[in-house]
Amino acid sequence: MSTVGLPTLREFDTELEAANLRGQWLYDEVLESVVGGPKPAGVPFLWRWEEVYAKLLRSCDLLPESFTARRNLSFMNPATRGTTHTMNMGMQMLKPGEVAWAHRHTMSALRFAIQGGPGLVTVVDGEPCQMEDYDLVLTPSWTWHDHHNGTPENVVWLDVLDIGLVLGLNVPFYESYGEERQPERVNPGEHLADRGGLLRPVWEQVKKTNFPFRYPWQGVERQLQRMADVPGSPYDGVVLRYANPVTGGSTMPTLDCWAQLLRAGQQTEAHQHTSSAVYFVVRGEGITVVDGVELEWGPHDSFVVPNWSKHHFINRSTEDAVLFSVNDIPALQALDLYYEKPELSVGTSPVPPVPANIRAR
Ligand code: 1HN
Repeated sequence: MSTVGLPTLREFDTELEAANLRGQWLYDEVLESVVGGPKPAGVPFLWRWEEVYAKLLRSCDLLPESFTARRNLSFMNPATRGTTHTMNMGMQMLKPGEVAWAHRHTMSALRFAIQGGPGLVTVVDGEPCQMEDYDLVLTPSWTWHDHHNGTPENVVWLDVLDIGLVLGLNVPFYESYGEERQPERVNPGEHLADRGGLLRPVWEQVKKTNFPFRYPWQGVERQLQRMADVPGSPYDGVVLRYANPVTGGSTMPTLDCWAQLLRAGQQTEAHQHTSSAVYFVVRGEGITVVDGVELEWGPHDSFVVPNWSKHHFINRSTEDAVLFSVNDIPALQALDLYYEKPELSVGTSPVPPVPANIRAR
């Protein structure tokens, strides 16, 4: 066949581009580059508590007292748009008496108190949720939330939102309530949080999602100590999920929250997964090695493990370390895109056997 008079393939690519078309052959390079998996989105990075705290104090001087915006500093990964490509982690500060005004958005979010107290409250869909140190409060997708500092001190908490994911799917919605505070529920018998508890109203429909849940730290600590001597995960140590009490599954549909105990002297095995994770150090000191980068952490530091990066944890100290983390595993699992290498470690081990069933008959 004669090719005389035909355009070159390059010229044809240009011709196609002008017609808003693109030959599949142009994706060849992309496909070749992901043999063995994706390049991690973002780089391993750590934000020091002292530095973030100092910047929060400065933002107190510069962002006015009454505000519809938040005095939140987001941790920006140097190599992607958020902390990870799916999530933003940041810290927020309120001075005594301040209120962060009521609003709602389709981003699912959570608050983890760092310097709180009985007077620090996030109202979620009319239900006040106290934020004492290390308590977790959920503000699921499209729930109204405003934060009140009723303590005599500055307060600080961690915010985590699934921003990158929601923007990537192009489903952001936002609404301001238009006043400082949303109304609070008057009748305690109507609290939605109780609709997800151990005792529920028989006459009502079953509520499935978007609960204004609070997970007091005391319960997490107690459970971590009860399980401190079980082998746990070879990759993450003794690691507990903040379960949704209704489904038994992930904390929220897109985000899972974990509390993790790394025993003194413990070193975990290295692995990688398609999910990304953001970490906050509750206590202790250690190192997380991420794709060869050593993130050396101490109390209240925050760090990020980008997706598909190979990582392990080391606690060389003589004290236990406790990490709080948030990941996007549920979003990936929902799409059947959650993978781990070298093996699946989430939800795979058998539960402990019943003692009476162990004896050989
Ligand atoms: C937001 O609404 C809060 O409600 C905190 O406290 C941080 C970061 C980005 C977008 C919205 C809050 C946020 C945020």
